[in-house]
Amino acid sequence: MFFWKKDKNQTVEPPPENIIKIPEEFYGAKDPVVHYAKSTVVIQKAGNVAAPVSKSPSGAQSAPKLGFLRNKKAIYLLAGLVFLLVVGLISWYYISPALKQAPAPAAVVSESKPKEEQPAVETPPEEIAAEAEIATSTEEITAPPSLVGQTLQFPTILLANSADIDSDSITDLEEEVFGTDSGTWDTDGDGYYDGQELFNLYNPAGIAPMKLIDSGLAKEYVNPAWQYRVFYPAQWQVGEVDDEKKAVLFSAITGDYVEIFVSPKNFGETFEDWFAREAVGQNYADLQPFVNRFQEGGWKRTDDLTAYFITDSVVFALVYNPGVTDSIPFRHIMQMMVQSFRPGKTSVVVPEQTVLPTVSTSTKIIEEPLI
Ligand SMILES: [Ca+2]
Ligand SMILES: [Ca+2]
Repeated sequence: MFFWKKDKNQTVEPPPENIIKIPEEFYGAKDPVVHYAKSTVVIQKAGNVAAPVSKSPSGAQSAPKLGFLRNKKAIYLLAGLVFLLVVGLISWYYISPALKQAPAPAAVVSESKPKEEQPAVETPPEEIAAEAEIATSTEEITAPPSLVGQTLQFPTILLANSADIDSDSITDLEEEVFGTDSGTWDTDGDGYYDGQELFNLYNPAGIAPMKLIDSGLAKEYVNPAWQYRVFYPAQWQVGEVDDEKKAVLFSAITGDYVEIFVSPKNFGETFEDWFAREAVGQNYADLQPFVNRFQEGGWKRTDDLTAYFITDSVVFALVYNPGVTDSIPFRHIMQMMVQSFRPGKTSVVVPEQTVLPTVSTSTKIIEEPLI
């Protein structure tokens, strides 16, 4: 409105209809060049203004952009590029880990060349285990032999004696072994009853010879490998089980036998520790110390069916094994053997016979009643 002031003296033609009027504040009054110095649009004087469409420089620049965006093909192209980019990123997201893992299988495959080596690396634990088993078995072979694992078997404790008609602490079957009278308490009438003489290693069947070993009723066995000595009934059979003479059996015709087993003992190992390791199933509390007729100390079970003599390196175990019956026909012979055992000494001098106050307690407890 202001631009087109009518001068009475001068006729001004109105601007063409296609020319937009620009507000004065953008127009810069009389000096639009100064006002729009930064504009890319060259604004001419009002009278010659021809173009300006944009209201600001930015507006003037946004027009081409909008024009670009209005181009559907361009939009589709851009969307396609974005889509491809997204698909590519997603694909990379999933493929990249696979590519990272790929080297591992590749490495396995590549290592599969030493495939035979790979099992060799994986199998060592098994081989080690196998070697350990072999070592164990070797140790088992080289370890001290187990009493239970071999021929030694422990009898049930507190089994009753077989019949002893005259209650002289020699059963009827033992009387037969030594030729004594099963109905006479003191067969030779020397004041010592039959069981007492046998226990003291004296001859129960006669006054002379006095000593059991001299009577011919008992023999002395000397182990050629371990040098221990022991009396045994002359009627019994002696059998050395192994070449090393570690196990020797003294057998009666009834099937009963006494086994003497030599078991290695570790240096410094106590008998109790050895007992816990070797005498499996046996109760240490059932043992009691004793000293035999040759002053050899040892440990024996309260029922006299097992006895042990201990040295620094070995334990000599004497174990009674019942025959077909559960009763014990030869307990007093077992006692005689224990009383005569010497781990290595050569002395054969039997101490003087002394009168025992009563029959041994353990025997008395399980003695058959007099019939
Ligand atoms: Ca008797
Ligand atoms: Ca007598």
